[in-house]
Amino acid sequence: MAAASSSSSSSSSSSSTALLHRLHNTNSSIPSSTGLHNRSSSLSLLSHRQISSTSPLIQFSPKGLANPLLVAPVEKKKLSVQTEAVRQLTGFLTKAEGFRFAIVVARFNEIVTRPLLEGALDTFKKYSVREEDIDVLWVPGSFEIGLVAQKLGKSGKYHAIVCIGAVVRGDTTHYDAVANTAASGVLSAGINSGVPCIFGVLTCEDMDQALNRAGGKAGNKGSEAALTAIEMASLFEHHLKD
Ligand code: INI
Repeated sequence: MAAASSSSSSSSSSSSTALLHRLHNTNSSIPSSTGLHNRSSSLSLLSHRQISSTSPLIQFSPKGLANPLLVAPVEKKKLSVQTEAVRQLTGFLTKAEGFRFAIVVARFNEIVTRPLLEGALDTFKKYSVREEDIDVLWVPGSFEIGLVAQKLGKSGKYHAIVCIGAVVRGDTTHYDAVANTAASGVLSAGINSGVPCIFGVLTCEDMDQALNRAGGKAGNKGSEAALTAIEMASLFEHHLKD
């Protein structure tokens, strides 16, 4: 579930965030702590929207919120495949109070990573994560993120780790090495620690592209990474506890 990459669409993230908040509000009666999962007797793949008003099932796509299950008009047609007994489990994007997060942020290209960090902190605040439940760790560059994320994950102190960096091709000949190491490092950190490690590392062609994704016209990928962290923390807390 990569939160940011060079292949990210440039769909407006600010409007995405607004949409998220609207969806959040519409579902505000949904208990954030129940961990209930809906088992609809006539659930079809296209009936998510219909059941979402009465169940805690909220579908979320961190990439520009392009999830058609939420944004498309209600689809009346049923798929020919019936899935009556299939449980569909997801994390909740409701208040995240009580969750603890770490953010690992690279100092390299700080002009980009600082606004990404601010986007993440702002989103955590909007979702009621307490400041004392967030630790921010600065590392020299994106290359170093994975190791630190893994250590934090294994500490057992956090529900999810947000990893923030900016690798800009224009700046380096070893772009691919740094970008690939950052991606595989974050992936390994999550797999090895069992704690969701969210990939908020931008991999961009040039600085303009990077700044656009750090609060510019392509939104703020740090904010999206924080949302992904909340959803994953919730999914693990409610459905994937050992
Ligand atoms: N680190 C980045 O986070 N982004 C970059 O674009 C970058 N460039 O261009 O080289 C970068 N390099 C530093 C790297 O992450 C390590 O800190 C360094 O190689 C020491 O291990």
